[in-house]
Amino acid sequence: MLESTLVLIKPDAVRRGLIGQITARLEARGLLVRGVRSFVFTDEMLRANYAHLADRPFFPELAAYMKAGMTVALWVSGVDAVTVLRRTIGDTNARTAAPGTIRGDFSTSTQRNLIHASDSPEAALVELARFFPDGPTVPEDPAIVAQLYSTNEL
Ligand code: IDP
Ligand code: MG
Repeated sequence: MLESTLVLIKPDAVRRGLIGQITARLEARGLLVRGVRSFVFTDEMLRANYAHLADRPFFPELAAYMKAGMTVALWVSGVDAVTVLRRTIGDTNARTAAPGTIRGDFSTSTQRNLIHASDSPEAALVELARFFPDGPTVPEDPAIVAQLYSTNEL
């Protein structure tokens, strides 16, 4: 079984027309997109997803930003997918995110940083269940997995 993680393409990325470019980078990396959903964040979803930031002074602006438009959620699978995604998106502050990362290439903001990815395997399980209560749309395809990894990595 591959590891799975939740990716959110945030409203700033959607409005800037980056859904395709961001998704293409994940696909090109060999990550498997096994579910896609779009929605507008509600207050309830915000409180759940950003509970760890509720007391921060920037929370009201973060909430407004996340509710301002459409978000695209992806169910993404791969070996060590949580770590791979965190390294692929780059630092929270996009100004210090390494070039080559999604934030490092497309953003220069700490808040308008385009993309979310779960920060631990435990968080990934909770967040995937929140946004994909019915699970992924398709199972892992063993033929594709065999092209992407050697047997001793699985
Ligand atoms: P992460 O998205 O890299 O996991 P978190 O600390 O979980 O970072 O913060 C969640 C989101 O809250 C960030 O992606 C960003 O949009 C926003 N945020 C985090 N820290 C700040 C800040 O200092 N100022 C403004 N917005 C912030
Ligand atoms: Mg986070």
